[in-house]
Amino acid sequence: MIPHDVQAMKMVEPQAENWMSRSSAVAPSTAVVPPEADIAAAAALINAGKKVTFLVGHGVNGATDEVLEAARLAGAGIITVLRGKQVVPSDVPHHTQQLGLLGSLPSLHQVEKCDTLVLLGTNYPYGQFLPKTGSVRAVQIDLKPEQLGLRYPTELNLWGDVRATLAAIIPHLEAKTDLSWQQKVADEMVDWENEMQAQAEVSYPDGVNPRRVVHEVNKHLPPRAIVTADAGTTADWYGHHIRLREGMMGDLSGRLASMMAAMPYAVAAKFAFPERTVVCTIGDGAFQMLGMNELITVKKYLSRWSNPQLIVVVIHNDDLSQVSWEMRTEDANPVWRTAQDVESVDYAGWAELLGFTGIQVRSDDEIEEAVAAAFAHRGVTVIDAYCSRNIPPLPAHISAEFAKNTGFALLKGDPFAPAVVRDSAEALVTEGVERVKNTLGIGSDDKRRG
Ligand SMILES: Cc1ncc(C[n+]2csc(CCOP(=O)(O)OP(=O)(O)O)c2C)c(N)n1
Repeated sequence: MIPHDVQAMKMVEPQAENWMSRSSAVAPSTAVVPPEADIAAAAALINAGKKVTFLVGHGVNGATDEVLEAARLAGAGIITVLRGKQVVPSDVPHHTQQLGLLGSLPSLHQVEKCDTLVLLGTNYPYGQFLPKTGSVRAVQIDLKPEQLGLRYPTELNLWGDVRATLAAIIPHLEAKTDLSWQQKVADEMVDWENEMQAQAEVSYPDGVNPRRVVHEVNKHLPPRAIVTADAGTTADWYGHHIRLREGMMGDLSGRLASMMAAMPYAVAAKFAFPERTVVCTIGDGAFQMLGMNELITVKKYLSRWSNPQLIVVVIHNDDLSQVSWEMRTEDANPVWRTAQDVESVDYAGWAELLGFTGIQVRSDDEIEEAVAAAFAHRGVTVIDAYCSRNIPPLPAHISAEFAKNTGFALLKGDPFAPAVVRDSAEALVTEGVERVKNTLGIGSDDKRRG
């Protein structure tokens, strides 16, 4: 505590003899390039690969051109990790979006089948989704030396600015003539996009399909839009359904996956880029924690922004759904409603109370019109989508462990067991309902009660 009278005293500027550090306010040069021998070795490693995959992270921001050129020469497929999503435009055909639980099947297949992995500006921590040790040759480039070789036993570690280092490597890369690997990756991505579209079109009996809401939002994103997501299921839908085109930006809380980032990030984006449209996708749990109150901040500062368009999409499922699913799939525990239920609030009404536009979406048929209205409105809109809590944020490939745990959770009396079995089967309709019934559907109601 600082006493009141001390607060009012005039401060004497500390001097160097008071051990005052006189630091520079100038950012360091980032044109850090590794020695020529390392550049040549990295190029040789990439040249030797027949099936090269680039794993692109947040540290590659600003180096889009270099990544695309290097991938063109190497005939590489590109995976972006969540915070690297904006680095590679979504219309690059061999960009398979994210990896892991909220990633795509083509990304998973790349990791399983590539022979060379190039880690660029990433500290991707989920080792179970990286190639098996020794199955590929790997090189990493990063400006943060502490990240080099941390997640994968790389053969070469280049400490350098990714942009400058790739620019130095590119002249050493031989243009591959056999582009069958890159083409295969691109072909698989076409199938995956159809799968995402199909999953967005599934209708569920107990509420709006959140995938369809986010899928529809994606269709309307104007040039240079900025999209944020929170740490709940919106992170899954962001990975699966948001496609950031050139010039767009997106972000969420990365490695720690802390809730409550979506709204502050969106507000920060409006301050930093007031002329751009910003879209915040957020679960009702996070919206109650730091979202409804952030809208008061928005009301206070809205007049400062040249373009007042801010769209908040609330996935209103009365559930801390991401964790409900983690309880089922990772811990084999049924959902404990005391911990997981979120009190239902009229979020559209709350928006109206603040003078904004609030739109309720209570059925899939209303999604298109609501989203179009939000993007047509030059102001703040809250879309309050009453979603089903039983839509599984399914990983691209259901692991045996996932299926077994979910089965056990349902056997232990999950309160939503019948709906979960039914909706999981619906979600995977394109992959074959039988497979889902075999893995998740654990037979009759009697058995479940037993
Ligand atoms: C600060 C914080 N608390 C708790 C968690 C654990 N957690 C991750 S997602 C989640 C539920 C999010 O619920 P909601 O915002 O309603 O989104 P939904 O998953 O239902 O879409 C929780 C509790 C976290 N990541 N960060």
